[in-house]
Formats: sequence, C-alpha cells, structure tokens
Amino acid sequence: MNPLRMIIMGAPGSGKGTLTSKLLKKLPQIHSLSSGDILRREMANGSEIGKMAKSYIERGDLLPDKFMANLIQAELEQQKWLDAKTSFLLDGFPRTGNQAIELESVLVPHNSDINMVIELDVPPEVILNRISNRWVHISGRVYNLEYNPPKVPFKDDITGEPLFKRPDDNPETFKVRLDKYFAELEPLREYYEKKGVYVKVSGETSDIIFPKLLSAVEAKVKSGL
Ligand code: G5P
Ligand code: MG
Repeated sequence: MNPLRMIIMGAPGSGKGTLTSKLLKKLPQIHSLSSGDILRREMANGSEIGKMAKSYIERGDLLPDKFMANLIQAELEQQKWLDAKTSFLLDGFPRTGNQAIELESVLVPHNSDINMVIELDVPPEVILNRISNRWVHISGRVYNLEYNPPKVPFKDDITGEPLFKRPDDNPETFKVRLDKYFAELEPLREYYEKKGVYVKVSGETSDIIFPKLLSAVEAKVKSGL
C-alpha cells in the first residue's frame, strides 16, 4: 500500500493544528509536520533561521518560497519520512503555488507525490475570537481558553511548562495573515484540483469538521491511494 502524503490547508485559526492532533489520535501511523511550529521552535532557540523568521511572522508576512521549501525538505530528510512507507501530513506548507511546485520536485525523485489535500473552509468571521483566546506550547500543542482550555491555567497538559501567546495573534496581524491566505488560495486550489486530490470540508467548528475530515482520510487510506 502506498503511504498517505497529505496537506491540510486553511485560513489562520481555521483549526489546522487542532484537527491534525485529533486526526493523529485516531490514525497514529500518520506523522505530521507544521511549518509554523518549525519556525517558532527556531525562534525559541534563537537560531539564524529563527531570527530571520521573526520579522516576517510578526508582520504576518510569508517567508520566501525557496527558503520554506528548503526548510521542509531538510526536515523530511532528517526525519527519514521520504521513504516508500511513511505516511505524513503537512500543516501550513505549501501555501503558495510556487511552494506546491517546489514540494513536487522534492517528492518526485522518491517516486511520490501529494495524494490528498484538505481545505478547511471556516467562515473568517468566527475565527478572530479564537485567536485572541489561543495559548500555545512550544511543542505545537494548542489551547483555547474557551474551546479546549488547559487542565491547569496557562500550563501545558503534558509537560506542565508555561504556555505563551503567539506574537502574530493580535487583530492587526491577523487581518494581514487572513488577506494573504485568501490571496494565495486560488492558485493552490487549482494546482491540486488538476491532480484530482483536492477535498474541501466546511463547518463553523472543529467538532463539525472533524467527522467529515476523518471519514475523508479513512476512505482515502482504504482506497489504497
Ligand atoms: P502558521 O503557524 O502555519 P497559520 O496562520 O496558518 O499559522 P494558525 O494560526 O496556526 O494558522 P490553525 O493551526 O489553523 O491556525 O488553528 P488552530 O491553532 O488549530 O486553532 C486556532 C485556535 O482556535 C486555537 O486556540 C484552538 O484551540 C481554537 N479552536 C479550534 N477549533 C475551534 C472551534 O471549533 N471553536 C472554537 N471556539 N475554538 C476553536 O504560520 C504562522 C506564520 O509562519 C510563517 C508565516 O509568517 C505565517 O504567518 N509561515 C510561512 N511563511 C511562508 N510559507 C509557509 N509555508 C509558512 N508557514 C508558516
Ligand atoms: Mg497552526
């Protein structure tokens, strides 16, 4: 059986991280990689990559396509996920048409390509409130003071370490991020629709979206890909 090579895309705050972790609890054979989590980890480490990423992220701007493609390729190689068996899901990459082309050129030498793309379609007006209540852990675990609060206020459930606010979770930067997402959505959608791998799941909450997402992924896996 071929491995799942999946992308989850959606506006900032649409629930990519939340739904990925729910999905991986049901299908633990899938590995996941979030481009934003990689960048935030580099920022926390104070690395050169982190220093460069910081200014883009704080403005709500996208980092350059080639830079992001190299970063993701290096991570996939380091994790040894490009073999013929490993199923993986990418959260937040690619997010431009050029990044999609770059990703294809990383996968093709491994006789592989993306075989499922999920677009989370959540109305932008329900998202803003989520962002102001979001707290995150450096591992990428994500909480919301109303929707999924940590067991101990402002502490990570697993490690007990403090949670932090993302530097781009304020209304001004959020608006920039949202506009950028919708500006890039059409070329990406077209690219993957042509490959016949594009699925849109709609809903106002992650609880509504999750069963649809799970059944789409399970059907894809059962199909042998
Ligand atoms: P990221 O890190 O990829 P975004 O902006 O794409 O960031 P974000 O903000 O991480 O996406 P998400 O993962 O879609 O959002 O959403 P989430 O964290 O799961 O949920 C948001 C909040 O809502 C959480 O608090 C959650 O608990 C809550 N929630 C979930 N579901 C519900 C619900 O049903 N109801 C309620 N009430 N709450 C809910 O990228 C960050 C930056 O990194 C750079 C860019 O600068 C980018 O802006 N970057 C890239 N640049 C270029 N190319 C790339 N490929 C890049 N990737 C990252
Ligand atoms: Mg996220």
